[in-house]
Amino acid sequence: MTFPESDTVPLATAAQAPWWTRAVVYQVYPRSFADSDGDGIGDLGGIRGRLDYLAELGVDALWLSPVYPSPQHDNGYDISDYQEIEPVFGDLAEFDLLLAEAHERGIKIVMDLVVNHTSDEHAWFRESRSSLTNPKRDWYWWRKPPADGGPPNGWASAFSGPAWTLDEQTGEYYLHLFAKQQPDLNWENPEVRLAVYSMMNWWLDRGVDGFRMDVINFIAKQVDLIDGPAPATGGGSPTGPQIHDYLQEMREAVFAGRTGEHLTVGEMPGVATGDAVLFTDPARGEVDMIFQFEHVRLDQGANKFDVLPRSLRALKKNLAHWQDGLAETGWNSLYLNNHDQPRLVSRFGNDTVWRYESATLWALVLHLHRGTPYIYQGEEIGMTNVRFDSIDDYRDLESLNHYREAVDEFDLDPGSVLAGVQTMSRDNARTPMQWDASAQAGFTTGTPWLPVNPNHTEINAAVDRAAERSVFRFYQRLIALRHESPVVALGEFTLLEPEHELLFAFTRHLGDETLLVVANASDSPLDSPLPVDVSGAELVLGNYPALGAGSGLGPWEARLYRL
Ligand code: ISL
Repeated sequence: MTFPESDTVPLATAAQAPWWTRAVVYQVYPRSFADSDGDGIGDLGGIRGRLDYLAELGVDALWLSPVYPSPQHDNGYDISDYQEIEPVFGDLAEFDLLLAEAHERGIKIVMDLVVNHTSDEHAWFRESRSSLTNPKRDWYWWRKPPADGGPPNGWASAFSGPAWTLDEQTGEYYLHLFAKQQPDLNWENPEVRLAVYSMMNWWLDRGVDGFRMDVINFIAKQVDLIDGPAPATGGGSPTGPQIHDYLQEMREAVFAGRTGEHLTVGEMPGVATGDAVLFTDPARGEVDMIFQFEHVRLDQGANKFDVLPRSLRALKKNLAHWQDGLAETGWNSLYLNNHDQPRLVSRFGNDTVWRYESATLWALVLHLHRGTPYIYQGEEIGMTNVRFDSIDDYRDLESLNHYREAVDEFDLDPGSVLAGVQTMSRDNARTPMQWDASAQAGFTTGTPWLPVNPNHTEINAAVDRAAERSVFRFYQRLIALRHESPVVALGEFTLLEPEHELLFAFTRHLGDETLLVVANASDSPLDSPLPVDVSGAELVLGNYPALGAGSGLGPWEARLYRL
């Protein structure tokens, strides 16, 4: 989006702003959302059965984590067929039904596009690995062992161990930035790119509304680091400069000439604001917005399980840095939760005594930033982290590989490694959706693939929606606000009191309207006066039943004023 230099975007411009500036997206993790056939794994029928719930919440689009056939080493992020539905989840007819019934309710469906890598069971990789001369050999990254026989370079897989695996059959290594069952596609090969674009077109022709693109900046490799003289070390792969060409080519091959409302959001670990502007500048035609990682890495040390103390100051400054960085050109996505992150109320709030207040505080703060907010299933009812007592209860390969490596290879204390897993494991987000207080939280009539959080007897959608203080209804109001109010969607963002350790305060400004958010992100009352005089201002939304007598804020109290 390119806005005029002043903060006063005329209403005509607001009306012309893309639909996703006013939209809220809800992420469904299909395995854990709702199970319609009792096999303990969520499915498309389960999602269809909950569309009224989602319509009532008011979201504009669903992002479905992968529903394609997959050996499920990484819960579907290892795809073995891009143009089918995983039988455990349903079939294409069931998918079409879900799409139609979502569209009837005005809800769009955005697919997960995982094309940095395929499953090692994808037909493309089976062919590629079958011989040195197979026509698909060059669809993946194969390299001869160097003289010492070791891997071609020192890159580590994001899921522990080296990023290269030696394939016995042909005696060469293949690259996998993630698990060894997730070989990286070679995007240098134009045949690969055409095959991906054709698959994307097939889904769009079927009626889907866009794509969330998994680690999309990783598709472009720095080839000189693979083949160069100095063996590179460290994790991952810095993005190659070809990324912009690839994304522009994709836009041209897939979206150009299509009418209708689509959404593209690229997941891009490691990207800074300057690059983000290039990726999301509408004039360049790459993606509509990106998921960046800076704010969710602030509490991580050497690796994600090495948990650092959290600092509100660092978090709000980082979010403000992104607000400023993309204020003139480009667009932010807003998230604190997804299927890879611990639950926000446990991570940034207080998930016991102040659960309602801190869940709604973060909701208000996030949804009042400028950008498109994403809600992860269960966030809208204040679901919390789970805490399994044994590593054997965890299912996520990232957690399991990390534990094994840390304990077996690095000889670290199992208790402290487990503590890191309990705090940061992706399984915190993946326990089944808590619909009600019944035996398996209303998620399944069978045995769930991952245990339900024992706190489902108190924390669930049925209880929350009937409660006086309902997290769900708070989200409902935030979503409605964004739909109704151009200042929420488009207004200029200004952070107040950046150095304050407890107070999160900012304004949004558009035309003659100014909104003020004040939030006390702490367990103690904050007695200092608010940073802006609010006498005569309208209180639009707050998470306390009545305003306290004093000028300050109660623990985890958050308010939205129209000045
Ligand atoms: O930093 C990372 C790797 O260097 C990780 O944060 C990684 O980028 C991130 O976890 C990427 O996540 C996505 O791709 C993974 C999948 O397991 C995740 O669920 C998905 O969101 C591989 O497809």
